[in-house]
Amino acid sequence: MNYQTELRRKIEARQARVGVVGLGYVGLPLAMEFAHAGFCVTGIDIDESKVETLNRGVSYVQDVPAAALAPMVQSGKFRATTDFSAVKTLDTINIAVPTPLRKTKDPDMSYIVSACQEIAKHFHPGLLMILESTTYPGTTDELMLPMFEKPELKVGEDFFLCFSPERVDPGNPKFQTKNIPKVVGGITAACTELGALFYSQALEHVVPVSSTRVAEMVKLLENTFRMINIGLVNEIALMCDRMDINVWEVIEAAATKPFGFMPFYPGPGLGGHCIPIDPFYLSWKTKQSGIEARFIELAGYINGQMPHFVVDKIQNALNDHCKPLKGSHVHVLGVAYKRDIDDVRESPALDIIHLLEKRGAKVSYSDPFVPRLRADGFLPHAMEALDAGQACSQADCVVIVTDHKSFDYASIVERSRLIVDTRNALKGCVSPKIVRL
Ligand code: SAJ
Repeated sequence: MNYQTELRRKIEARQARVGVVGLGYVGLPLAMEFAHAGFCVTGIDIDESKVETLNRGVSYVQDVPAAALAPMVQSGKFRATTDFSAVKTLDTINIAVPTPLRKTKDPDMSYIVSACQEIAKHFHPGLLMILESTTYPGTTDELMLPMFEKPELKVGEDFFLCFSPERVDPGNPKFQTKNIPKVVGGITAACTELGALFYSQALEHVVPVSSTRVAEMVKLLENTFRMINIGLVNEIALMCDRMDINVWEVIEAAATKPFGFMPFYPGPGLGGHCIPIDPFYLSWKTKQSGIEARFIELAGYINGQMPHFVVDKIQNALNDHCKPLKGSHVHVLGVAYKRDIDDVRESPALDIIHLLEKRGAKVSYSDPFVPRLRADGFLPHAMEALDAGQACSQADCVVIVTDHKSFDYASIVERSRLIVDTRNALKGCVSPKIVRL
């Protein structure tokens, strides 16, 4: 049997039975694109409640409306299961499981390993497997390949293995899974060819590269680029603060340069599950090759210092109003890691709340997207969101940490005694009670 020919035929006829392991903000939109393209798709997830919810045609992923999911479930084009034995019936498998960092900043590969162990139990010749989870260069060929290759199962002939970085930006109104260019690299040329052919059936633009390592490195370059430039602009903000220069005005003017410059903005720190995490996959791996990723370490340090810098700003602003931070009421506006979303993972707001309470301040918060904050290792007690208007008029100091568009900034300025603005949300508003980053 020539598995490459057979798989190519099935993919082109859209008869290949597609599997997606990991039905989160990456896996579910991908599953929908292939179901929409006419493939029969099986979603596999270890979370029973997610599987049950999806099979009812109900979506928990903001980029996949129920109106897109339900018809696929009803028509049988998509079904979800927790049972990995479905792999026996599949021709292709995309793996989109979490790749968090441990507290020691070492990559946690446990999700990828356990998914591959389950797949390996039902593995059969003719399968095309594609890892999408962000990871260090070498994961696919060093960690995954040995779990599947056997004397009688040769990669590039009996099965095919690729890496394709996920580039999903949840909630992005312009760029969604279908129209974000899709990079894909295989262990062999045959793997790359089939991976590219596969994605081209459902996505608008496919970018084949020569290997899985190139594809793994592409994603890390993209997000390390972002993290380091945010670190740079945060350091520029610290310099401008010391030299009493308005950094926001500097960036706005620099951004008029029509080439060779890309604006980034200072802020209270670096949040999210991509930018603060991905670069440390790279620095962990390069350390093993004897190369120090000094830019990543330095940017990580500077970004990590921003919450402390913000709390110092609040303390100094209160001091200028003859109020000690200790015992003062500080109200935090916005706790999500960036504007207009509800995700608080790695949010600098959590660091700021923690530091303020450590220095004896009484802290409250408002966030229209985050009704409550759970107690966790970081926040010793749960917190309920307060009404912004009322809280601002009662607080000794208000700090804008996440500049959600839905905040009524005019009312905030009117009601607050003192405001520390870490996002230039009050741009153009001149008042002695506003202190800017
Ligand atoms: N941030 C700054 N200054 C900036 C930009 C961001 O302080 O100039 C902060 C944000 O407030 C946030 C953190 O950095 O706390 C990360 O922000 P982000 O805009 O990079 O958003 P993310 O983490 O959602 O990044 C995702 C990434 N997408 C993928 O990895 C597939 C990233 O590559 C995208 O560029 C980014 O979305 C995006 O552009 O929205």
